[in-house]
Amino acid sequence: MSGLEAIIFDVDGTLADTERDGHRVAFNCAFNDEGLDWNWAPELYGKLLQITGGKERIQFYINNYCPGFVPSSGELKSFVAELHASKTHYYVQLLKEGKIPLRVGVKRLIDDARKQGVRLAIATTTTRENVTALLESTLGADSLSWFEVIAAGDIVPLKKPDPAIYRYVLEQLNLEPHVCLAVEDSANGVKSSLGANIKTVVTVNAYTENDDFSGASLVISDMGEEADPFKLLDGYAKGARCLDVSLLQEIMNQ
Ligand code: XBP
Ligand code: MG
Repeated sequence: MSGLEAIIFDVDGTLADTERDGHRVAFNCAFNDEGLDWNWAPELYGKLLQITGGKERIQFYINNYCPGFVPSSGELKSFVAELHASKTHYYVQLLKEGKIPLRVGVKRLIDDARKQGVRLAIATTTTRENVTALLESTLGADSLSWFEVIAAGDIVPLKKPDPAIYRYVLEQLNLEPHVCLAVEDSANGVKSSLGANIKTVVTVNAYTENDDFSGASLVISDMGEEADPFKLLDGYAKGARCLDVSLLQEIMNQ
């Protein structure tokens, strides 16, 4: 039997529904500023989400949808990096305007973990800047200090589904995988956390509900609240109505 010592959260799609009305909108603003006629509609964006990382996603789009594209200035790699920096600027603005709330039950679970002395960490593909803006705009300026490790973006050479980001978090926490639990929302995220041998709970969203979550311990609609329980999609939730430390502890012991 292992005690739960840390919860490692993914960010995009897990803490908040950031993709369709956040990242996607910001990409399109950056494209527009650059005079590009690219427009990532919600459905196309769903396909592009298979590629994790904003810079990697832009590069994939150019390779597959814009053959022969030549940037207006400089090399392609630096052009993509600048375009992505502009996208980050727009995305942070959206967060600062309070446009993206946390998903159901996220604050409750974080509060529960803090009360019970469970350590918190983040493993995400997005940039540190974006994580900071999301946490500050939803949980307040202090909340950054609640997370012992915030592993983000290019801190590791390979993004999810590679397990590098989760391995990095384990190293920083100085914990073995069997005392940690990951919360993810996508197949790429689950491959990454399971690749680091961390048991994983999935809260799905509209972009990921049909993903393959093989190996996940529990798949639910969202973290739920007592008054607004989650829907159980796969696994055994012991009759729980919401994802809390006690349910995570049960999962650790399965
Ligand atoms: C999130 C992503 C990110 C965001 C964009 O994946 O794929 O690329 O869409 O972020 P995960 P950046 O939730 O698995 O971490 O543009 O900042 O890269
Ligand atoms: Mg995610």
